[in-house]
Amino acid sequence: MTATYQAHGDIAVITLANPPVNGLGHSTRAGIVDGVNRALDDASIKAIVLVGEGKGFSGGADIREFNTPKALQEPSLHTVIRVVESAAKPVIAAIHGMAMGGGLELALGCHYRVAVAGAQIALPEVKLGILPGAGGTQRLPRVLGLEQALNMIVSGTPVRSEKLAGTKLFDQMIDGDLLPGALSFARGIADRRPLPKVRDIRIAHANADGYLQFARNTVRAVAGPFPAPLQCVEAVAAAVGKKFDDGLKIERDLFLALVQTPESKALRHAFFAERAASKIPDVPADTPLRAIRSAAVIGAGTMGGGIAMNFANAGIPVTLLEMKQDALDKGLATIRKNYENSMKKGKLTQEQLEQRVGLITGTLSYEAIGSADIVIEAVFEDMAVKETVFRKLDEVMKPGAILASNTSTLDVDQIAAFTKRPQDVIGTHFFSPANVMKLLEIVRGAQTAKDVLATVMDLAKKIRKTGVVSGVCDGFIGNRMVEQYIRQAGFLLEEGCLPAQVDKAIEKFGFAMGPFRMSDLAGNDIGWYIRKRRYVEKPDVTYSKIADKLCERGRFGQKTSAGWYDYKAGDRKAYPSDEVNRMIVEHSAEIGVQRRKVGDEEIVERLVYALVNEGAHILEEGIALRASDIDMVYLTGYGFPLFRGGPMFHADTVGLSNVLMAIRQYAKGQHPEAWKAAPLLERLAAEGKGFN
Ligand code: T1G
Repeated sequence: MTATYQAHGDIAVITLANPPVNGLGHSTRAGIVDGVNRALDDASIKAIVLVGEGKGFSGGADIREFNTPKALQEPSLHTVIRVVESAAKPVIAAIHGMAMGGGLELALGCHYRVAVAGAQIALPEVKLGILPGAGGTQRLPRVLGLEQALNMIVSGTPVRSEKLAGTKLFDQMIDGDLLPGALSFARGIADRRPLPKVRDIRIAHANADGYLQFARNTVRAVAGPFPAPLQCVEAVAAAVGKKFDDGLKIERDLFLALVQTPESKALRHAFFAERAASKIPDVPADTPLRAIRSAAVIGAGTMGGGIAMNFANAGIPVTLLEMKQDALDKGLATIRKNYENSMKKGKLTQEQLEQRVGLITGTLSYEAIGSADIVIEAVFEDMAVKETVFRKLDEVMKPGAILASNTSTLDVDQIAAFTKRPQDVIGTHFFSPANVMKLLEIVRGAQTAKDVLATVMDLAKKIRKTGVVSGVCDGFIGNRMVEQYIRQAGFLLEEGCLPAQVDKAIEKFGFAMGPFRMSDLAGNDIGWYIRKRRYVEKPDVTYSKIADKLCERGRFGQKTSAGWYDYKAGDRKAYPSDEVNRMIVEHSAEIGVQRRKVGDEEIVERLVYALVNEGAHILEEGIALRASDIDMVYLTGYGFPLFRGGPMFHADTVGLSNVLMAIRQYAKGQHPEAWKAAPLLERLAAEGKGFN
């Protein structure tokens, strides 16, 4: 049983003991019911305390059980709460750490609730694409009032327990140790009757209907493709307008409908994918880490400055090294400006700004960074430049320092070979803007030591990044896949599309920005530089030449006020360009391709399946550890729509045999060479399996 029972004199204590978060899986639910029945049958017991072992009270229902028979196996959470609420002796929830989701709903079914400060109180179900399904939408408004409860349910945001002291949620805040305090509280109310039930509390609000209509309009405006937020409002509306049990039934129906939606399955996949990404099969979770008390960054450009900010934001002092004073001054000024912008948006106080800026020191001398625990190189993407830097770092950095490269495509093993300490070398590929984008590709070299890998994965969490391990290959995970996506985008232009049509189609699918708007933002010359290298290194890889023609005209994108689109001064809107569209049509004629009408479905399939197919190759080669890692890369670094769960999860949802059929169809088109189906995809499709 993952719930234990112990009598403390005349008080029974039932302890939820299901690490790591006391998820209310079936065995825990059964343990609670057994414990309550045992206490009710024992005449010497006058009250019952529920308490959580370890991190906190409970993190909620066990999400892993969803869409499996176990989730509804009796005693269901509803049954547990009914047993607790109808008990003839008082049941007290004693809360620390966290009471979230079903954990909070269980506590709301108790007659009393006590808590220590600092506990996270939340109904975060909406973040999983569902809603509180065990009475939370009916009971929370009864203890916190309509408005505060609705805000918590629709946002899923935790509130610290002390902020809710004095509401009907908590009968007492416990100073000092929780259990002794809870036992003393229990003895104080043991004989008090009738037993208070949250379901009996009336929800008072001066203009509930008006407020709920306002809530509907507000939520509808921001919910995007997710159905759950609006259903949260409807469930809470039922709490206001209906009898308790009728409201409970409405909540249940809404929950059961939402838990089946593809959006919820995608969000639950992303929840576990983010946590799985930090697990490295051959690196034990208890691998001793190297201490990271200070950092250094080489290069004060856009990337270097952003990387330095990540350390300052995490309270880690960082030295920023440049070659020239003016470049250093420019870099430091840009950092200060970024913080000032955040302050203007209310995300930072003046004091925090000064504190963070104070953690960043500029220098022109390599000798000044020798004592740093980690150094990250963010210089020009050229192997000769990297060689100079890493040979110097090898000379000046203290033994045991981690030497990291922010390279986005170059061979980390080759970089490691420039040093006498390849075991300390690793890739840390940040995404621009580095202080904003969550993704951090952690590139594991052939000789990267396990403790270096474990340390950098832990550092990713500290600087609030989603770390994903990648093996060494050209483009690692994200850029290697995006290259196939961009190749298809170019071919689509040759065959009949224009940039705006391609962008609109993939943005309708859910991408934050289509390939051409994205390229204009990042700079078309970046791709141009990489393609020129590719034409030499990989002559068999074909590309549309349209992008080269664009760059030959100096149309590098927003930075030149002209790219795939035209731009006006001070206006970031992308305006279709007659000149570019004419150039595209002429190019098709030049290469003898008869332009045709290409439908949105083909556009989306060719762009997305190009990602999926390359992802399958990456999985096969062991560059990515698991398919959900590839999903995390695309969800956190490339604007893939969250409600679709990532490219590999999306392919599973479509069905790999359908994906393979489409790929085989496109292999009959203009560029069969770009559609070699990955053997892993073929095998899984044949076996009726998915990637995840
Ligand atoms: N179910 C299953 N596993 C869970 C879990 C859960 N609810 N919560 C966490 N885990 C796993 C997680 O995958 C990881 O596993 C480990 O626990 C540590 O998690 C009817 C139906 C509670 C704030 O949405 O927000 O109740 O990687 O790294 O940083 O209305 O976990 O070690 O194998 O996040 O200390 C509603 C989700 C469920 C809360 C702790 N509850 N969890 O954070 O640890 S739906 C939630 C969290 C529900 C009812 C409905 C956080 C946390 P592994 P962690 P943490």
